[in-house]
Amino acid sequence: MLTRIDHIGIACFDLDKTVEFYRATYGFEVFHSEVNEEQGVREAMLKINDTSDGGASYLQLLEPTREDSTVAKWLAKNGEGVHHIAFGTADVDADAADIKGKGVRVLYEEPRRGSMGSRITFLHPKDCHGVLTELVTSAPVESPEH
Ligand code: CMX
Ligand code: CO
Repeated sequence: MLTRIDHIGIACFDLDKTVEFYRATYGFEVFHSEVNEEQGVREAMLKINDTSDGGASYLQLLEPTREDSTVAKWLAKNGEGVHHIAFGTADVDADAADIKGKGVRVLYEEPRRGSMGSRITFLHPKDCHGVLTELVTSAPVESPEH
């Protein structure tokens, strides 16, 4: 079951400048940043709010790391802007299978690694009224060491 907006993915040419815009304009701080070579992005997660399912909602700012990445291709065509939305679920495998059964193309056979150790997959935008849609299951929260 999809229980939150996990994040909105925003493609940008310059991650540092875009992070600074969100900090200076809205006061949002970077919660986490990483490079995901498989996805071809350098990214910053700005946490906006906690959600009632125990997760949180973020903005995901994305800068391409290579010319052949999906985000570089999208930026060349569209310029900066909203690239995708992501729904959070406790079970990305089950939700992806369920949605695939409804005739929507799921882009990955198996979920792949996303931000902060999450597991992610994508639904084809042409099957979702023009919206590239991601499904996310967050990594389990590690219990503190005793
Ligand atoms: N939102 C809406 N439509 C999109 C889109 C997007 N982000 N990206 C592509 N499209 C549309 C294009 O406009 C195009 O439509 P037209 O044929 O009408 O022009 C069509 O989809 C095909 O686009 P394309 O430019 O030829 O791109 P590809 O088919 O090579 O790739 C997609 C599209 C969705 C398969 C690819 O972007 C993908 O695999 N995305 C998932 C991975 C990803 O986006 N990773 C980065 C984020 C990582 C993260 O969130 O952690
Ligand atoms: Co994303």
